[in-house]
Amino acid sequence: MHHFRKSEQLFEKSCKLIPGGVNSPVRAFRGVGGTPRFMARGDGAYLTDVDGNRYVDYVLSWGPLALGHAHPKVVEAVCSAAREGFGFGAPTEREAKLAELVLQQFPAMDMLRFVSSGTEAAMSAIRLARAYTKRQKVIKFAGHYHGHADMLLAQAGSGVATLALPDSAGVSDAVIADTIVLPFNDVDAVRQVFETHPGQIACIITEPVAGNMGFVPPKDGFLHALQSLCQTHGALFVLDEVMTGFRVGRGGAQTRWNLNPDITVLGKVIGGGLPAAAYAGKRHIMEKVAPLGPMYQAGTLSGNPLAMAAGLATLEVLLEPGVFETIETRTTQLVHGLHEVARLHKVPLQATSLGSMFGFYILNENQPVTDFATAKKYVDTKAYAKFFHNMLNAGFYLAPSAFEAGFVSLAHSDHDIAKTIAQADKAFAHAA
Ligand code: HOZ
Repeated sequence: MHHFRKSEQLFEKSCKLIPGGVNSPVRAFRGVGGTPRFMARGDGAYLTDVDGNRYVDYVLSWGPLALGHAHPKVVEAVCSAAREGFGFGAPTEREAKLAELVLQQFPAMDMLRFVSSGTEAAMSAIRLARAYTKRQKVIKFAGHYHGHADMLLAQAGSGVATLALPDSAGVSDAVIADTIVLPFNDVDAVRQVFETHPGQIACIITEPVAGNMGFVPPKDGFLHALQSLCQTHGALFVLDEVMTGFRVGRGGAQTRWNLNPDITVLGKVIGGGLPAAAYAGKRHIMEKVAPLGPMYQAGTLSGNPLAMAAGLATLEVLLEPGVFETIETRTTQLVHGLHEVARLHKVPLQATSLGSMFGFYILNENQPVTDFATAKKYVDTKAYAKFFHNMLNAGFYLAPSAFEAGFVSLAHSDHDIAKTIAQADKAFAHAA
């Protein structure tokens, strides 16, 4: 069992200064209980906390660190950018380079605008869809999380789901009056809304693979059906690939499944661990963005040179031949191993991976989770909490919530994966 006295002391201090002691709710361990570990540093696949405990990290800063912590090329790129200045409030060459590299991987997108967070990117994507279509209503799916902009905080996943909040206080009824929330993977529900609101739907926004209510892949044909409903009804198809971009496939879920969205929301990996995100779209849509068009959006830190440098260095390594495949193979091995050991101990487990992103549910009934309602009904959050702490105490850092996805990086070795599975074996044996 690890000691974590320093974490406890820091948590006590932080709780007096910062709500819940954390700067993002899901970090507070409310979904699993106990004291959040305060981290001191990360190297490769490992995190070290302030008490000196080491963990194989499957959170990876919630996704961005596709190469692992402090990859030497990324560190060098950031340091060298820092030596040239932290930001200029003026365009730089790195922004164009990163934009070019990202757009090459997302051939359905023609232009992008950098912002600093996924929240900003999703919020701007919705504003753009409304500006372009001159319509107001937005369809989103229950359990999906698109950041914390007011109109998207309706039946949201991630921390909102972890804390079992119905919605967020402080979001006015007026602001979400135009947000229509539907069950994921239910095409008929979407079709019906288009029929009952003719000419009113600006866009559908969806995570292609839901990663904020655990990990829920789309049913076969679901995303293509959404795309064609949008085309038929003159609405825009917005894919939120903040989590799936450079994870589910090099060019996100859209290239993996040959989708053709109108707008894409990106974040996480494109900033290599520093704050960068983007919204991308077809040229005729992006030309609505100021200064070319009437849709206003801006940001002092947008395209920040350090974030651009981190993103560029990360993608340059990730896009080298064979790198993505290596991470994908290790992720598949992990999920395969989890399945095996769960089966051995008769623990009902739903585990899936796509690319370098994965998720697993310990179920209370052997029923498939396909949307938010089934996630809430069938996921055994108590069993997850127990499993989580067993793994944590043995040196494996998983998301402190049953409703979050996990990630593997290039730094995770076969040995890291094998020892994770071996520990899961013990944890499941303990649970059985
Ligand atoms: N989308 C991330 C979790 N699913 C954000 C992490 C956070 O909320 O802190």
